[in-house]
Amino acid sequence: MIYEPEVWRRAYQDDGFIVVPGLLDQATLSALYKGLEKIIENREELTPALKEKLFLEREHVKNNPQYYAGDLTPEDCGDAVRQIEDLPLFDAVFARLICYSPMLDVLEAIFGSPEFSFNYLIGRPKAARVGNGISDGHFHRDTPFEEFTSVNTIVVIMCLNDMSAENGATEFIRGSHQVSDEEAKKSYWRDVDRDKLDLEERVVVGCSAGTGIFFNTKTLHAAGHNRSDRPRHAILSEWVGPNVLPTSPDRYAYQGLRPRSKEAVYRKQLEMSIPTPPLTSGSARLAVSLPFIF
Ligand SMILES: O=C(O)CCC(=O)C(=O)O
Repeated sequence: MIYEPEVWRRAYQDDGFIVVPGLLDQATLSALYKGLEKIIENREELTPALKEKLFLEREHVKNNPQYYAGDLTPEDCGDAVRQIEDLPLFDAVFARLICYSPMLDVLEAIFGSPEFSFNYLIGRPKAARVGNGISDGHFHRDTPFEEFTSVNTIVVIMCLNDMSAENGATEFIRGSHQVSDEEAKKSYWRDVDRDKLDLEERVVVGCSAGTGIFFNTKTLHAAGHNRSDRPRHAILSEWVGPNVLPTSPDRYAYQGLRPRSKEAVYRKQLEMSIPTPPLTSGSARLAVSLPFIF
């Protein structure tokens, strides 16, 4: 990864998203890919509490016949996994990702402060042929789904496979984050028809495995279906700016950690929560199961 905080900051401010090639080095990319595949392949061996954190494509298709009638049935999806919540509980490789320096460098630059905090880390393994996008690939803002004291939140998509239009790439409307927080929170932004948008500003991300995509959750974005014959795995992580606090009664595992904080108490919290040298691979702990958007 090329370290260019000024370029990141400017692009984030102007466009509402940035694409950072080579965010994940080869060893990290490979360890994350193996970790995700291990969860998917050994699903039946997970503890009941961890099993509950998996959400399957067949359930999503059953819940949303309006998107798939005549195209895809729940049975077509087999055991394909759609989402894995609270990834850090499954394996130390994911817990350590909360402290991954290159990602924290970008976050610190675009938040403009070291006092940002961790919200969640989830897996989005879009299976070959039957992996599905969000809301049938419609554009949306994440802001109306979120519950925080203020709107200063960033999602990071870590691409574990190459991403292109054929496998359901993420799309953005460049500059669409430039609306008031109040406007961005309106519920009609949960699902927007393409004909209501300025598609001249549409950007379809094409990138290699290991790329990181960082976006302001006010930015209009979309994620399509994967009908290619290869998986399109990604890991998503959300972070919130200084003094942004959750207002919902639910919490994700490790939520609130501040891995770049200058305050001694947060450094101590990090060291005690995710000890170094790293936890051994395969260790898992339990936490409450939280719902996500579907
Ligand atoms: O996975 C992606 O490409 C984007 C995900 C997305 O749209 C969302 O989580 O709101």
